[in-house]
Amino acid sequence: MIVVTASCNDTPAPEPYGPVPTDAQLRWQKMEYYMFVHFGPNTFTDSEWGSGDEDPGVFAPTALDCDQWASVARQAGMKGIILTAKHHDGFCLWPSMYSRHTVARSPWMDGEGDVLRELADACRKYGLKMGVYISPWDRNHPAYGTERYNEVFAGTISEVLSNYGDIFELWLDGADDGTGDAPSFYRWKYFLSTALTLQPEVVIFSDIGPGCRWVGNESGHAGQTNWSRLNTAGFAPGRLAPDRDTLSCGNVHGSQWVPAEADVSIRPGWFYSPSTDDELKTVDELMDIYYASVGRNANLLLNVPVDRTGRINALDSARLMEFRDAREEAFHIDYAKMSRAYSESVRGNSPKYAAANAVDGRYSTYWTTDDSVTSASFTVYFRKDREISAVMMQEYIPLGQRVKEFSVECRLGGTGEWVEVCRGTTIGYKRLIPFPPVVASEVRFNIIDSYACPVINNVAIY
Ligand code: FUL
Repeated sequence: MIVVTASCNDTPAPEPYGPVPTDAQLRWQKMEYYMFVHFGPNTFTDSEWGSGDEDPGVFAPTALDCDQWASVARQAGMKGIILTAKHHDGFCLWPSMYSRHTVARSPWMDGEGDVLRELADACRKYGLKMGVYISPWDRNHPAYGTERYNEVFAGTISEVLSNYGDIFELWLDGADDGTGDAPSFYRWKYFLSTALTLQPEVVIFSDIGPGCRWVGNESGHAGQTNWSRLNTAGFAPGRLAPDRDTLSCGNVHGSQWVPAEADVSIRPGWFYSPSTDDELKTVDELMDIYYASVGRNANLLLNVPVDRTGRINALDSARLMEFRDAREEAFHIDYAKMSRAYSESVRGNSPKYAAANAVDGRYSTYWTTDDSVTSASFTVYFRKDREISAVMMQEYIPLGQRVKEFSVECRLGGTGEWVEVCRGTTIGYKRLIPFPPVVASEVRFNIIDSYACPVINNVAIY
């Protein structure tokens, strides 16, 4: 007798769970890793927070070369560059008409230069996306702290979003020195609407989004548990932001989709200083950061400060390439990709949702289960025993973030015994977990608990 199991190719996909990313947020999330460049008068005065009283004449790079920045970023495997176009000292790296404190008053290119223009051209040439950091806190502008400053700041937003092509991210820093009540004058809604009217696709960073959120620290670590949801009502960037733990972990039942971005510098400071030439983060430290950011559902914004010549220092670029090589070494062979995968729990028993989809390397095919199932497993079978030491998992976030606990077990080659190699809480867009090497014949991914049926579009086994 032939047993025919129920199989139906038109089983409907799961409904989204909770808030979901916009198309722009999804494109942003897929960038994963990009460069932050801190550059400005502070580079030349050896400071982190300029007072705004600096003579614009200090800005005098001798060989400024945005093509070199872009070429380094590209070779390092980064997908874009975000430049500090205006830091807290107020100095604009483009000839803004809203300020007298700009490159137009510097000796660089006899005051005729525009760093944003050069960066936009270089990014286009090297296939990178460009982002812009502008600080609302402005220690130079005479109108700062008055209602009129809102027009000034909105004006600078319009300039950077009108004249340099597509900007993938607008980085609105929430910092100030904690004195005075100037930040209470900020009209955030007006800033956001100004930006989104000009470029509806721009992902706006601030402590609380709306596009992406600060991860709550400057060490490049997202929470072990990291939801891309956040409750933003009643909060504002800066002093009125949620506490740092909340920013690191998100809100499990948050009502907005505001994924985390981890910003960290390759050096102890954000700006270049010759005194930190021997204090670059090691490759091991950068790998730890990578696992704790990209590996925990956050994007990694790694700062590489440009030096006084106007180029990325050779020390920094060499370290970036070593870091790239270490990632390639760790992740170049994915044993899941060449393997068979099977689950007993498949939505509607349909091949459309089979476990094989989780090892096909494609973004939009996934393994999922019936709606009533919130705990299920699938197993990846190797053709021969493999030594492995890390796994990667992805939830298909266009349907929301669902999983609240998972584990991964390996069946050891030789004894056939099952051992748990890792266990965690959230997955989200991407989860990467290293563990001490084991030789395995099978790997079982267990979704222990989930807010709705799990939807896993990819795993990798390294
Ligand atoms: C902070 C600033 O105060 C630092 O100078 C740096 O720009 C960092 C990325 O953000 O809020």
